[in-house]
Amino acid sequence: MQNAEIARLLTDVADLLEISAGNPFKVRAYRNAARTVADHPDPIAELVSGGEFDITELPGIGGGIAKEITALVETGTLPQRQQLVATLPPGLLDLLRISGLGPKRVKLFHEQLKVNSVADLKDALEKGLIASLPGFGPKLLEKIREGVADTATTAQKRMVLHEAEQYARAIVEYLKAGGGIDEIDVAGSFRRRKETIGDLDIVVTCAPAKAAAVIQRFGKFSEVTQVAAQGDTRATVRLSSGLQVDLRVVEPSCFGAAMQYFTGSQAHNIELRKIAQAKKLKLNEYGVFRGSKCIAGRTEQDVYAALGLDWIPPELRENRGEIALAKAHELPQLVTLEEIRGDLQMHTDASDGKATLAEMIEAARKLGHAYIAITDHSPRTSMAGQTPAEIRAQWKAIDRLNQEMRGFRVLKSVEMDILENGKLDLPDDLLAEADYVVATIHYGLKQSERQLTDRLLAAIESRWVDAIGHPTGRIVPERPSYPLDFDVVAKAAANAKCLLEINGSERLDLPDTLAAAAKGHGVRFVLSTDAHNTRELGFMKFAVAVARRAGLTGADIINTRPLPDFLKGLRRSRNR
Ligand code: DGT
Ligand code: CA
Ligand code: CA
Ligand code: ZN
Repeated sequence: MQNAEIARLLTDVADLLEISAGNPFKVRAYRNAARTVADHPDPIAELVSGGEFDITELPGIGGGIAKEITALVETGTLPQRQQLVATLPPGLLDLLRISGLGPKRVKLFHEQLKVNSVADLKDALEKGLIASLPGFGPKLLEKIREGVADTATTAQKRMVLHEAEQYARAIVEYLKAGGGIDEIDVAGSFRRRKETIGDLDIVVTCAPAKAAAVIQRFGKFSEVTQVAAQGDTRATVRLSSGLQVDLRVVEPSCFGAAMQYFTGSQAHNIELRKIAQAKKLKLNEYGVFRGSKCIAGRTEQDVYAALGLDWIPPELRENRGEIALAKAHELPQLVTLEEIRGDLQMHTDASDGKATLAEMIEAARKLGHAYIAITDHSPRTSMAGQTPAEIRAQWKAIDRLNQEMRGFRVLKSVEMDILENGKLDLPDDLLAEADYVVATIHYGLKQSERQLTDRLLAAIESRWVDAIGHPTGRIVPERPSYPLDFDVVAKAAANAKCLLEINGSERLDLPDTLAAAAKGHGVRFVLSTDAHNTRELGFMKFAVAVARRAGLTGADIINTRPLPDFLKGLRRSRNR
């Protein structure tokens, strides 16, 4: 069981307690525990079952909740949650999953209108009962209606890649542990590294005699709530998180063909099938066939080669021109995680991060980075920002630490707000002392396209701004980009040699398509995690995934360079 799942169940308890007017301290305790678990770098379930680790040592986890988590790891259910679900209407949990609704609103519906299920809510919306509650204006009502419609059409939301990653890893490890499997891999949008995943598609090869046992075991994974379909070579299950998982078992001779077919995308596969037809070949999940003779299928390379194509990295398989490049042997050499030498955006407890400067440094060194930038917030970020004096004090501390380290450098930096009026949040003399400055927008997101574009252009004009961070402001999946004339911004950034960031947190910003467009304008990029704790330093792989989907190579990305070349590549190096 992965941390995200434990955190989700703890949050359910907090929400249900809040709705049933439980002790507010207990509500807060469960929320804090959920956050601690979600942010923890190692799998809590393994620590608990290993027996050597006392989870009450973690911040926010007392004896009572520790017992609950231990019971959850041992039995698969959280006793407190079971108890609440048994005493409250079961439909409340469905209501909490509707986007736009949290515990406060669900509690209000429950108490004032006896709305206890999605069906009740629909009814209340139709009768105008929700509109009669204070604070529920037309915009909010529309949002709730959309949320209700979503639950009806899909019965599940698309899951962010970050979260799907944890489920994929857990299921693959579980299936491997059962034995009898030759090869196993995850296909579908997950393998293409799309930002959200509709469902997981797992492909397994094994001896035909073992297929039934593998499929049986799959249906018994601890988080399975429903086995939706089960046959001789495939099964579909639904997990308690709502995620659907498809499993296909194929013979080893077809593994490449099955991986190719189930990786998609559908648009990519349709184009491949046309190429096969033009060559009088047939392409399906079992292989490439001439008449009834299989001429390729063991590996994906074989399948693509039989069609006269170079092997195409999964991230590019969206039918956006990759097939023509593969035919001409002109596919780009996509950047890899191993090429990344530094992480250029992260926060410490000096602003809104959870870990200390020393902890972030230690964790980044363990990951193999050669340099990092500490980018705590500027004053505008209320609560979290540092004053110029505090920033200078932090930089002094960084100078001292750098003197004690060999082969690793902490860059003095700041994540500086671009204010609502387009001015920068810090004076030039301070910015000039930094090693690296990333400028971002956090406020005034409702301004016009013109205003927001002008704000970014103003920051790009400053010779002390090395990069624009999370340039569109989107957060996957719920917050779209603010309005922006992106072409204008990309062209200006390319001209000024200002970098654009690809942020690997759940922002995934720039998005892949915009990064590809920016490359077309000659922009260079910086990849970062925007980590707010040590675990999130692992998000670099998601930034790399976006970069690969955008077709970027190592040469497009400045933090693939060794430190001296990285520094020389910053626009500020030309001022000195
Ligand atoms: P998702 O799950 O919505 O994030 O997206 P995918 O791409 O994982 O789609 P999914 O799970 O429906 O199917 C996995 C792959 O299987 C898909 O990318 C291509 C292949 N596939 C599924 N159905 C069809 C089909 O009807 N025709 C073709 N050519 N390929 C299909
Ligand atoms: Ca899928
Ligand atoms: Ca599927
Ligand atoms: Zn930020």
